[in-house]
Order: sequence, then C-alpha cells, then structure tokens
Amino acid sequence: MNIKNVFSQFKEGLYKSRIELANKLAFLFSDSKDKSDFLEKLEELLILSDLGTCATAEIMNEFQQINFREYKENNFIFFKEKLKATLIDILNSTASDIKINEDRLNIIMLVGVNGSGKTSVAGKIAYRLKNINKDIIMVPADTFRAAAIQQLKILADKVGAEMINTKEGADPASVVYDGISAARARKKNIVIIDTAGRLHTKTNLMNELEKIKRVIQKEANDCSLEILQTIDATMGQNAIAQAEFFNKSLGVTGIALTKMDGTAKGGIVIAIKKELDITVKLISCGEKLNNLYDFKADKFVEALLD
Ligand SMILES: Nc1nc2c(ncn2[C@@H]2O[C@H](COP(=O)(O)OP(=O)(O)O)[C@@H](O)[C@H]2O)c(=O)[nH]1
Ligand SMILES: [Mg+2]
Repeated sequence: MNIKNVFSQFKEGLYKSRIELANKLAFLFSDSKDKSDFLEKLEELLILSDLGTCATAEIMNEFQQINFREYKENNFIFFKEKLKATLIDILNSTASDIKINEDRLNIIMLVGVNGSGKTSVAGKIAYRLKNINKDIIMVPADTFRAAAIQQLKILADKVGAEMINTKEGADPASVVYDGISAARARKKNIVIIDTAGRLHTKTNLMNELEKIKRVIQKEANDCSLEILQTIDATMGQNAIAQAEFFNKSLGVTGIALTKMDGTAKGGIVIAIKKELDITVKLISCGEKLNNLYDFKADKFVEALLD
C-alpha cells in the first residue's frame, strides 16, 4: 500500500474522534458570542475530548492571547491552523518508531491490562515485520489461559511466523527463555513476547513480568529491548494511572495506543504525552493486521482535525 492510502486508512480509523472534534470546533467557532464565550466552550470541548487538564490549560493559554475579532474576520481555517500548530507543538516528539537493529537480538515485549490489545498488537507487529522479510519468533508468555496461547498461535500462523510451543500453566519466564534460545539457535533476531494482563493491582502479575525482564537481562543482555505497553484508548483518563503503574515496575519504553477507532476521545494521546514521560510509538485503530500505524505528531493532528 502506498503512503497516501496508508494515511487515508489511518484517517478512517480516527473517524469518530475527528467527527466529534472537528465538527464541534467549527460549530463553537461560529456560535460564540464573544471571546470569553468562545474560550469557555473551547475549554469544555478539549476536556470532553480527553486531552486532560495540563494540555487543555496550555492550549487555553495560547488562545487567551488571540484577538477574537480578528479571528472572526478571518475564518475557521485560521483558527484551526493555530490549534493544529499548538497540538503539534505539544505532541512533538523525536522519531519514535520501533527500531530493529540488524546486528543484535531485538526483543519486543507487550505488556498491559487484560483486553488492552497486547496479543493483537503482537500479531500486527509480526505482520508488519514479516512484510519486510524479517524472521520472527513469537513467544506466548500469557500461559494463564490455553485460549491466550491459541490466540497468538492463530496470529503467528496467519503471518507465517514461528511460535514457541507451550502449555497452559507453564512458567512464563521459562517460555521466554526458550524463545531467546530458539532465536539464537535459528539465527533469528526478532523475538516478540506476548504477556498476561490480569489486573495490574495484583502484585503477582508484576512479579511475573519483572521475572521475565530479569530472564531477558540475564540471557540477552546485549539485546535491544522494547517494552511496549498497550493502552486501550477507550479507557480515557484511567489509562494514565495504568501506564504509571506498569512504568514504575518495568520501565516501559513506549506505548501502543489501541482501539482508537472505537473512541471519539482521541485527545487521550495528547493527555498521555503531557502527563506521562513515555512516548506513544504506535496507534492501533482497527482489528485488521494492517491497522497499526507509527505515531507521527503532524499526521495524527491532521487526521484528527482535517
Ligand atoms: N476495534 C478495535 N479492536 C481492537 C483493537 N485492538 C484490539 N482490539 C480488540 O480488543 C480485544 C482484546 O484484544 P487482545 O489483543 O486480545 O487484548 P489482550 O488481552 O491485551 O491480549 C480483541 O477482541 C481485539 O480484537 C483496535 O485497534 N481496534
Ligand atoms: Mg492477550
């Protein structure tokens, strides 16, 4: 697929958020009586779109400065461009995609609460890497339920990637050990680890994940390790607390924000950026294997507002 098609597919995935935000912005712009009325409505919309209080305050600060009459005389586009520039400014991050180093083992470990999209994202990343002819080993370290192993197996078969065999109840850290050994033995340099996500308030899950991390550090000390946390965008502000929790235990290196197609509150990306010191690297908006996109601030803002 060419870049233009990829972008329109991404835009399509953000449909709900775009309709909510772009339409309401146009309406509030034309509907406002005066500057304070406009600012009040704008603030309300930003909060409702889940941008969070910090980012909203920063944006409001920008718009306090405007000459409202001049804005009215210009047009909506003028206002929208200023908002876009402000958002891009807040979101602006250094290049943040998943890098694969040819000269070493690359381990990508998915973590996150149940249902947040770990297994799906593991499959989507594998699909993407397979498309550029990378050799992958998939590791089902969610051994809590047989169905979870089976779900990953189906995805691995679909994309044509090898998966380590295991059984329900097996020690997840041992499965990871097997995965690393297999990668070394077969000279494959990408290992994708799916993990369990029972409630993050249960310390045994964190212990289990920390143990996996220790195995990685011991067995593959020289690897490039990406600990990617999946966050369900429909969770709203709760997602922020979740992310902090995982990050404290594990040191998360990036976020994959999932189910962006299922929410009208795409502003959560901005809240995450503003309130956490973790980079959003991937956006998933849809259930197909190719519905995973690198996060780029300008493209995201364009898809959200245009
Ligand atoms: N609409 C939509 N559904 C998603 C997306 N990502 C995951 N899902 C669905 O969310 C559910 C839970 O995903 P799963 O990967 O099993 O979550 P896990 O428990 O963290 O492994 C599944 O039904 C997925 O198909 C997405 O980006 N969009
Ligand atoms: Mg899963």
